[in-house]
Amino acid sequence: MRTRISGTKRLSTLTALFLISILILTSCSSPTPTAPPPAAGQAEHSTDIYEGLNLVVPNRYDPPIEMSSVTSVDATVKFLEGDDIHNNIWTRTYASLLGINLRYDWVVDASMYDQKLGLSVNSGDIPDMFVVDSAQFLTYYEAGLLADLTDAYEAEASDATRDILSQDPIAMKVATIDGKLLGIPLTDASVTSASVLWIRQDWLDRLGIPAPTSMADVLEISRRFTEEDPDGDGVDDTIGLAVTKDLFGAIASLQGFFNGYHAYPGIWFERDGSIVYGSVQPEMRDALLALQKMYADGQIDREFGVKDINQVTETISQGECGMEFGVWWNPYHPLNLSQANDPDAYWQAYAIPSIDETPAKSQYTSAIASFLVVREGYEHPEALIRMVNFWTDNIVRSQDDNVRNLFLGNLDNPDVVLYKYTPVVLWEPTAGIKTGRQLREALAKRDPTGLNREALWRYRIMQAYFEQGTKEAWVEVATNGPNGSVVILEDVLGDRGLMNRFYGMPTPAMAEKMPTLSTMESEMITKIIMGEPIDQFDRFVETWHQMGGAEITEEVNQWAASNP
Ligand SMILES: [Ca+2]
Repeated sequence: MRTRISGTKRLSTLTALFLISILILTSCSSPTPTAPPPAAGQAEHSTDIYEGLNLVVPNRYDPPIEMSSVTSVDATVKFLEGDDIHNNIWTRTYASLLGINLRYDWVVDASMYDQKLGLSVNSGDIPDMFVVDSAQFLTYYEAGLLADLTDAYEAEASDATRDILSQDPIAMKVATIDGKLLGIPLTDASVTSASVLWIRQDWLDRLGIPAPTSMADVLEISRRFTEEDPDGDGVDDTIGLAVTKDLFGAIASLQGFFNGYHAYPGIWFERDGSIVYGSVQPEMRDALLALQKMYADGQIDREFGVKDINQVTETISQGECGMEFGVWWNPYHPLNLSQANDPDAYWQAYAIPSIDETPAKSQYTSAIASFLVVREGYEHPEALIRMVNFWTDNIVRSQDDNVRNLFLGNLDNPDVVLYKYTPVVLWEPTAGIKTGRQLREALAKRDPTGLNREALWRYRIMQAYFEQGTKEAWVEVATNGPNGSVVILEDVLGDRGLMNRFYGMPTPAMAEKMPTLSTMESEMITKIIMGEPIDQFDRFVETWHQMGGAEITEEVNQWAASNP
């Protein structure tokens, strides 16, 4: 399986990008709304800070209970003055409002967490509550170390908790083994890994090319962007499509291109009653041939095979390419750099077009990569459910800015991201889609009434674009605006998406053999694009099956049979 960034990490980075963009944009376009001063850290162990806040508080343990845990904090995480990981708004709130004294036995950098947890658990030192990845989840379950949370969840999970966990169709499934709920999955928006097609709209307009409605149109756009001087400088200095040497990822990826040919590299999906691996299906062939021709015609960088994401970002920012398949947030990075160098640059999102009459589906992968678990034998398994409820009821569902400022941080102090101090962080899988819809409605009515503070910020940024001509504000318009990328994600969640059918932990043969097979796969794709004969693909398919692919496929099908 391809390595991917964990959901939480991806979102945190993204949140940071948003905050930065919003700050820059608001400072040059519209007045920043006044925020109350940061309240956290003001009154240690005093409950004054909660006064006047509309909080939903679960039953408080009286007397308070003890809960040991372990956690990771990166060196980049900043704290408010006087706070640290052991004493902050979250530890104080768990103690004061929930009656849970959360104590971290150790704290390490995120890169060390898995190893340190393994050592702890092996030495019999098992925390009361902790975070595990998918592989640890199964290992610790099989070792009998995890508490069954089924009854505690049934008895105590709030409506918001249940709703958030049901928005992702596989969240509860993947946390349930042998009919027992053994952990709370840390949810995020899976659909954000789906590809959209980003095109320099100003180039399309300059050359008088209409919006693409098929992959044939995409190929033609690529040709004209390469041959017809779309930037109008009289120099032959542009290419059609940006691709990195990694071939896949969030930026300048080939995922969406393949999807346009109904090919789904790197994921598993159902075909004729069994689960198959996308990269060895015949649909890959035509897509590879099309890419090979684009490369031969100079529409893809001659050097793409050695260019990493930073070098491709440079190509994009210098205005040297006109299309890339990426994800919905690309205007925040790296497409913003293109506009920064060329004020008229505008990248428009398009749904993945199809090579034929059948609409293309954009592939995506479950975002669930980790779980909150409780030690078997811990006296208060329901305490975890209460902490989850506190998060979902008050943070995810609250529209109260004072609550968000107190527990998440505020935009006046964007370096301090308070949720990084607690492991109990579940994102609402469809939140971005909902916000996008609210924003589009508000824009259509020209009335922001009812938007929460974050949405209101986004609304004002778009207003700055439409009403004051603030061109930097295009990033928000291209994502959450009337024809923005978020609209496309809604369709992907409908019938224009295909989620990776396999979401379990790696099967034995997969763990052992997939890394080699994936390397072979990348080399095959790169070589064919660069001109090697297409029968290399047929040979790859054969070798793939022989070198473990057939065995992995069998294991995946067995897994699927018991995970319908
Ligand atoms: Ca040119």
